[in-house]
Amino acid sequence: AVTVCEYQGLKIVRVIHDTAEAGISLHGGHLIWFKPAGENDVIWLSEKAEFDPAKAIRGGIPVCWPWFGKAGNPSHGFARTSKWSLKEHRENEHGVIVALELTDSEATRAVWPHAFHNLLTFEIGAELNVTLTSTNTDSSAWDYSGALHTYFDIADIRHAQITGMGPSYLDSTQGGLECQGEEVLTFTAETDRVYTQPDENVVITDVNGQRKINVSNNGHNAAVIWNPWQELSISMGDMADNSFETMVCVESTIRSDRPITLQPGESHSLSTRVATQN
Ligand code: TA6
Repeated sequence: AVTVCEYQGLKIVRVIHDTAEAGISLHGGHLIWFKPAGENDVIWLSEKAEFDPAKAIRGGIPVCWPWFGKAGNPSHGFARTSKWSLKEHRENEHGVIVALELTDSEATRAVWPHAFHNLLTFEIGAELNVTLTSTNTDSSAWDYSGALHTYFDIADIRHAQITGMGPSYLDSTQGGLECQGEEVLTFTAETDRVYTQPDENVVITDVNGQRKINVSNNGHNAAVIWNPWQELSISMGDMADNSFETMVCVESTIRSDRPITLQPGESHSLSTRVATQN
């Protein structure tokens, strides 16, 4: 069943199906929970998340668009604080498809003076597929970057391993310094990295949670890893002091310094596929 309900003052598309359950906020086009049947949550949502239409929700899958990070104002773009509309929902052989849309408005043109259409499709089943298709509906070309900034729910960051990130990264905790990565990434401190040549499949091994989460991205040119660790978590009003322990972000990213150019009428899709292995 697919219903639109109120949750913490926001409109949420709620999906309940034999294969999985999910919730998608129209504010931000933001998936805030996903749980395959018989499993624990796969997507992390902050226990102190604020459901404020002026802010981005902490956790879930923020849609960063039309830029990544601080390349513009607001940080990570306006899509994650915009009100998306529900275009359709239907069932297919794998589960339920929910499609949302966002088009330019006076408010978006005030911060980014271009005409666009964004289609955001969620396939909710034993696996989760999220695809953001951006189309230039303007009469001249524009550039964009962004990310599907997924927060994964893990049992303990100190016992998590990530493979498939590729050989090199830009370290955002060191002003974008170019570094060579380890084959198996583990966490002991704040980690904020743009991996520039990720493999097709990134695997999060949640050792204490006794499962693997496979993440396959498409249409991206980087994969970002983020865990704020303790000091930064304490400084953020919408994260509990120790909640960094149970999350890690693995993001399907278009780098802000390597944006995609769309000519009038052209489209590009950025996607992420999430599948667990218990
Ligand atoms: O993707 C990593 C990152 O850009 C970090 O630098 C960190 O700031 C994080 O995203 C969260 O950003 P936000 O604007 O949601 O606080």
